[in-house]
Amino acid sequence: MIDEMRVLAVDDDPALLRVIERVLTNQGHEVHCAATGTEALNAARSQRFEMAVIDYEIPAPNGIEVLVALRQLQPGCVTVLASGALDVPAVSGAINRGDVSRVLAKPYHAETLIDTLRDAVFARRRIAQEYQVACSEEWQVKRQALEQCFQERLLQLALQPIKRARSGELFGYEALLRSRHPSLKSPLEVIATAERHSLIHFLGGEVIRLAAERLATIPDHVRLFINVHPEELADPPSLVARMGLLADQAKRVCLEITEQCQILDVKAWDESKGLLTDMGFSLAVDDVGAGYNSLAVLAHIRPSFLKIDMSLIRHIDQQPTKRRLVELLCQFGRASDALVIAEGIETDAEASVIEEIGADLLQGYLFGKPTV
Ligand code: G
Ligand code: MN
Repeated sequence: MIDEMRVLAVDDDPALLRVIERVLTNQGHEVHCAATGTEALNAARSQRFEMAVIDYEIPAPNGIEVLVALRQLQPGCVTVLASGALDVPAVSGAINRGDVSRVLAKPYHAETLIDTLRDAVFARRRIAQEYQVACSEEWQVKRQALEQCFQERLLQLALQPIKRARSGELFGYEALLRSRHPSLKSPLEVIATAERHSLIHFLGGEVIRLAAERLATIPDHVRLFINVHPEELADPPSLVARMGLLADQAKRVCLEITEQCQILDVKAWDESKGLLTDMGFSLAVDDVGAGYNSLAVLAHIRPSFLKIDMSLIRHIDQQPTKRRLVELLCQFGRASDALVIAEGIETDAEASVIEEIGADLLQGYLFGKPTV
């Protein structure tokens, strides 16, 4: 016995439609009857159905066309296609595309209809459960990999130079996360795994530890830019505790906060910002121009550095709109005493337009790739 469900029954034979309705209603289901494909799809646009029994030979749109549209509208709906004279190419096409869960040959007994529907629902549930188990196993494997990264020190920081415009003098490096774990290589995956398992603070601590090591190897006048995860800002005491390791180097350290996030807890962010700047750290807003949060983060943080996202830099020499946007951001930088960093510069043509516009600092493959 399956739970009570909402069923869409479609058949142009009114007598058969009544039989289906009665059989399924007796099973405790709520049945919506439709005599044509158009009626069926109108119903599917306004109500949710868990199951559908659809006759193939109905006036256009035929049963298969209804199935295809229904799958778009309600991908979770289990579908049974009933037919007397099966058009094999059409039906096998529907099966192969996954548009239909079961095919039922007409005429059929009431029992067969009930069994077929139950079978289809159970099969769908089993697949969903297996999928869930597979996903959680995958996440567990990734969690173990991340823990191994911490234990065996498999995470590293790659440094990418940030140069002064015009003079080309080295101003600083951005520290970018890299992993040497064979099955958790991508830094984005490392971060996603840490997010998923509430290990962002732990990852943040590891980055700070690595940053302290790298700071000791670069000249005193050179700064280090470190990316901070938005979640870290939401927990000021633990962030400040971690940053203690860099406190004596604070003047050399700039923390990058991505613009691609929402400020979820304004009070906590303000507190983090205040404590970090009191300790002597400077702040940068990263990815400006790419975030869905537009300029709100920028206005709120009032950073010492504004990093223009590389999507605005790419082909800036050929796209006047990008040029105007970057000009605006540079004006904003000057008006708010922030230095502007143009990120992701790859070509001489991009670099010369950016120099002309007057960005203060330049970063990108043209000047150096991140290296460990
Ligand atoms: O979000 P954030 O700006 O911190 O990301 C920097 C990323 O951009 C790094 O993964 C780095 O490897 C990459 N990157 C740095 N310079 C360039 C560049 O000139 N071109 C491209 N395509 N990517 C770059
Ligand atoms: Mn960054």
